[in-house]
Amino acid sequence: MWRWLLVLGLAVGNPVLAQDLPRRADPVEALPGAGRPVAKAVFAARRAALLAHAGPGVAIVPAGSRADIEADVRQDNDFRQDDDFFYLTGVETPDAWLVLASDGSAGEAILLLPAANPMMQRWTGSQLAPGPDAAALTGIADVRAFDRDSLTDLLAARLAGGSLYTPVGNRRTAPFVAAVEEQGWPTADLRPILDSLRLVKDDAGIAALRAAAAITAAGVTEGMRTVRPGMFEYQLEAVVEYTFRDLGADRLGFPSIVGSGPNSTVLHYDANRRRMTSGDLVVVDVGAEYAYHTADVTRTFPVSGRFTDRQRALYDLVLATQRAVIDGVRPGATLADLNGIARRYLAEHGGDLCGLPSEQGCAPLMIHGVSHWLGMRVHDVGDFRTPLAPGMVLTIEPGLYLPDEGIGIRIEDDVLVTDEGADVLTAGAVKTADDIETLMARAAGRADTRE
Ligand SMILES: [Mn+2]
Repeated sequence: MWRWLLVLGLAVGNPVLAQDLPRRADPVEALPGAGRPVAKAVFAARRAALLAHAGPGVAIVPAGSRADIEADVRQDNDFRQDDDFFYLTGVETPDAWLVLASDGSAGEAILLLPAANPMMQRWTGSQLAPGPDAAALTGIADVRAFDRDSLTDLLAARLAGGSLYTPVGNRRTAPFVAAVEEQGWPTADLRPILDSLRLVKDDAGIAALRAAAAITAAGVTEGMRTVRPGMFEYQLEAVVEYTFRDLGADRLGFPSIVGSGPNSTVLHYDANRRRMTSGDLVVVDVGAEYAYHTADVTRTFPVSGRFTDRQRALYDLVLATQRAVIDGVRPGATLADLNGIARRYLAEHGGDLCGLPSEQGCAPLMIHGVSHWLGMRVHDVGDFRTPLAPGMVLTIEPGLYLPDEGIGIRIEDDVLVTDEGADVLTAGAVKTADDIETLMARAAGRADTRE
């Protein structure tokens, strides 16, 4: 199926690059989760960077816990690791702990894993228990069995004179923070250090985002090919999400937004239940997650395959605005600068298109910000006032919303900041009005010959 996607991609718009799609590989049996081999050097470098930023003391980073299938109303036992723990270990074992200790010069890493539980493994699969295999698979030489007392003892042994660093807000660390404070030792927040590290992506983070972006672009483009008047929004959602999983995505980065007609003007509409009709625009705002990184792409296209003149005029304005903002992406610029570019462009080029006083153009109809950080989370960590620097990844997503006409238009791409400017990671998703119409006409022609 994806070979077909690539061939068509070459014909229209920007191709989804084959080298950006993840290579298919068999999972490592002993590793829980996706079972991708841990890139040991990558995670060791991240731990070293964290230790270099923290003062003497001990940092503890807990893993996530499994959801309670009944209490949390999950439909399956899908476990997603805590972002910070994964960022520093690449390990998907629940209820583990990472301990990073530093005496000011040398640092050490200790991985605490829950003891093997053969009965649990019968229910939820491989677990990665303490032992030599775990050390070999994770690249952390010191792997021990976790229990609460052993962690408490470890902290007492390593803290001497330093601070206990924890990601504040993570409730799993609360008992240990309380115990340490009871002893009169200082505690500190690991969050600002972790967030600033995660804000600037390393090569592995960028590779994961490229894969998520390529998959998401392919899914959105497949949606354009498939949509027809009379389809329900959830059927279009299904095509997009099918393509994500088919291309190797681990899960969704966030619930898919598929809003047609009046729903296109509702920013976070995700009920996706309306029957689409000819004349509607549909906003598809989706993200595949790959290796704990998510893309975030929006395309807006006509359900019939043809924009009306009015829809096209508004669409072209949003697209031109997006281009102006992407041109403004460079080291040193801020998200506030990018918002300013979008609002100025919509004001100066909107004319009377939006029926507002001419000095406003269409600017007041963009009711959200134009950018947010992107990474392990769709709205990723990091101070939004930080000036752009190479390695940061952000979305560029201008939009216009005219509820009275049932027209909402948003165009969103994911952009990597480079030394010179911007690298658009999601260029594989067809975008100009002409390219969208051409793609949809070809797909409709092929469907007709099948019927
Ligand atoms: Mn977004």
